[in-house]
Amino acid sequence: MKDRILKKYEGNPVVTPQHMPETVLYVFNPGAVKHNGEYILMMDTTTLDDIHRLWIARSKDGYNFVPEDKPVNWPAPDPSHPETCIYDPRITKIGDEYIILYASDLSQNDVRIGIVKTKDFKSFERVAIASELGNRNGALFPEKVDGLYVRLDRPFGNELNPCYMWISYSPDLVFWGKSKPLTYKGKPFHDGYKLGAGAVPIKTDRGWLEIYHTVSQTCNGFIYRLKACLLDLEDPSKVIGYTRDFILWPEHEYEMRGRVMNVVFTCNAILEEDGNVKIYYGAADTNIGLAEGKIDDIINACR
Ligand code: BMA
Repeated sequence: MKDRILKKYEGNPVVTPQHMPETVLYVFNPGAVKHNGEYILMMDTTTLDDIHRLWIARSKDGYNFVPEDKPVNWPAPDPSHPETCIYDPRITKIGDEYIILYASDLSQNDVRIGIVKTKDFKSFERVAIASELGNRNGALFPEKVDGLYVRLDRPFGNELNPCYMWISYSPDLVFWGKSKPLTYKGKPFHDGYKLGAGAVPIKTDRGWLEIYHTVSQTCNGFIYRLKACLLDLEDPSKVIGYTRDFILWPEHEYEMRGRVMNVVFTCNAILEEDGNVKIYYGAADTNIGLAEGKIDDIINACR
């Protein structure tokens, strides 16, 4: 236990379907930010019609969350793209706006990256459907690089060429391009069977810290676990180090049993002023857990 970089909160899970004001089947994979001194989780919920909707919970201390009465009042979709399921929101603060990149699903596996923004987590404005078919895990950097917005994304692969993290650039959040895979020592960065962005990157003196998920294949299904890597500050397409060991993995009942077994999955990590990081994560696509650690320890583990 002592050598763990991240410590799971002893009161985990912090949100379960039983906490919700209406019957939901699952609550998981929250976007997480601090806004006006409050912790906000924007959570995937699966309602009884089996549709994924986003739902907000708020907390004063980061541990005790109260869900709102109803799901988020999501802006109506463009009629040409009548998204049905929305999930995995990753929230990035730029200026006084929060930009949310999420998976916009028309039907199973008909998924693109959508972008919506808000200033207050009460009203939301649509920005764009911002990818081709078959892309998700979009995570927007909190600053432009060389005058362009930057995001991590994860185009779909196939059995022979499983998915991994790419990077794309945009002048306006609507048009995206210059896409290429992240590289490590000049080669596409692969780790595990497949991998994708987890948390929105955090800027540090030693590089952009990216906490990502990596997926292992077993004879009995996938296991989703977390690792971390550092990206070059000037050219974030370059991985300059990564943790060879997992930093978070499913081990408890609430992480191993649920809609999808053996999953820990994150969309945002919150860096506190004292250097502590709070990682909110979906557990078995059913509950929400919290793990905490020191940012320096995570960075030091990236080699
Ligand atoms: C990913 C996404 C996540 C989910 C994970 C495990 O591909 O769909 O929303 O948590 O699979 O099921």
